[in-house]
Amino acid sequence: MARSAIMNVMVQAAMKAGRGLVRDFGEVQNLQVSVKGPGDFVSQADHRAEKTIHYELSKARPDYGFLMEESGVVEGTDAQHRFIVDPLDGTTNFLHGIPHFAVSIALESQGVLRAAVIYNPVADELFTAERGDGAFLNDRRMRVAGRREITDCVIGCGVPYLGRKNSDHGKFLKELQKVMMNSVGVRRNGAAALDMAWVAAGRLDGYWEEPIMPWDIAAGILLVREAGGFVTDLNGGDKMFERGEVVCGNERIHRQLQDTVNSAHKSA
Ligand code: LIP
Repeated sequence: MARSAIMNVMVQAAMKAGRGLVRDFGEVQNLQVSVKGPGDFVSQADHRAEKTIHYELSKARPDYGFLMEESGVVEGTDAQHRFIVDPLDGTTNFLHGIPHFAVSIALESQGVLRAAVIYNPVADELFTAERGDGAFLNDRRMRVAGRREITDCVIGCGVPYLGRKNSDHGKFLKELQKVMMNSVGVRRNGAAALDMAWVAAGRLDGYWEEPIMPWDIAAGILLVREAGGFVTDLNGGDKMFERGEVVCGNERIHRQLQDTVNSAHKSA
């Protein structure tokens, strides 16, 4: 499949980091039995993956900036372009030996998402998209699911947990109750990037989460949109990064999911 030069660089960086994570994941599974657990080892794996990605991308685009989960903001001399990177999305899954995690890389130019790569190294599934060129899974075009009513849908979500900053557990439980009562299933898979990649691939009909970080969702936003889906913040706007929230699906399901989640906070 013909890809742009920068997409090829992003794909190679994601796959190189993914190969390292799979190797480290094998060790993590062995460490589950240790009382201390593999926390330090996983943190090192996370940082190794980010270092690999940063090296590969900055070799090809030395002037671009970065926003990365582990290293934060790395300013570039070219203020118009930045990579948004989550080197290991699904960290808790990885830590507990659950084989569901991914590398996520997005390219943003002048504030617009231009290219996206999400790579699941366990399943060897490569999700890619470039603005205006469609979305692909292992080089085969993918589209969001076509269901028209949320009552026929399986919906993904994030679930706040002990110690998660800015989480309102009570707020989420009200939202979950509404979605549970209006869908055929809710799934919490633990990796936002893969949740959005699965919406783009038609495996999940919709997904919402808050709070959520830009690096968790940047690549997924472009994938869903290029697969024919809609992605907004919970107000229906484009401030997912600023507000730390996301809701997505096909045009009808996105709207129905947004309304269902927001209905949880309307007085009876
Ligand atoms: C995770 C997300 C997940 C969210 C977790 C965490 P990480 O990203 O993928 O959806 O619920 O709180 O943010 O930390 O594994 O890169």
